[in-house]
Amino acid sequence: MFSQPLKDRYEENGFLVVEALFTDGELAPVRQRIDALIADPASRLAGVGIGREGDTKPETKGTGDVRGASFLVRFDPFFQDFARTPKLLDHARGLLGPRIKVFRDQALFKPPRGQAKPLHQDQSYFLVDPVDDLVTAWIALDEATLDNGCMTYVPGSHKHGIFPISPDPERPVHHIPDTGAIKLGDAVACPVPAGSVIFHHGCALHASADNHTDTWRKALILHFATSEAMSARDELNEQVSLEID
Ligand SMILES: O=C(O)CCC(=O)C(=O)O
Repeated sequence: MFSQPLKDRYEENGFLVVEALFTDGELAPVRQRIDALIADPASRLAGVGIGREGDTKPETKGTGDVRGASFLVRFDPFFQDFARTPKLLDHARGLLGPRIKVFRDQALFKPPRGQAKPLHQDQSYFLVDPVDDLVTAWIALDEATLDNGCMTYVPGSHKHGIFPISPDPERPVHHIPDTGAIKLGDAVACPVPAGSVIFHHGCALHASADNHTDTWRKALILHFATSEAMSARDELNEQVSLEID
């Protein structure tokens, strides 16, 4: 059940860890679908995108393990049903208000020995207005640990709006925030059991480290927004994953 103390924690830190929101039984069919997609990416439904582990580095573009997917919710009724799970929506509505949509969805799989995701703000990519109206639900399909690249957050970083970005010459796809003279605390690691959901504000600075293990660390990621919110990038408004309210 969502409650005001959870909202207070989210507003203070910019993220909220809800351990084991989903049971193993509830996650099993999701894992099965994801594992089938990883084993045979060609089996994906039309419109679903696949990212490879090397794609963020020019020298390895087009090679490597499946690192992620996009638009599973947008194009696959199975994931639409999952996105409508009442206890997930209860938390998203608790944080955003009564009328919400899945603005966009993706999945990040971090294969064995897979690479880090550098520090960033989701809003730097999505430019959703109003700026507080984007909440990401990061759903752990596997246990996420310090060794396999769990999420890390900079508490309070969401209170500073969208930072300007500098290009990363190594990996141009990444937006590297320039926090200037703003004093921010250290990032906090959030290891969680499978089935946990971390909700984070669209301006929360977050990252995940390299996977130092021989197993996968998979997550399904739903970016919720209020029904009325719109991106300054027109093309994104035309690709909304799921209208809910
Ligand atoms: O799953 C990860 O490693 C990174 C996810 C992320 O950056 C996000 O959910 O915005």
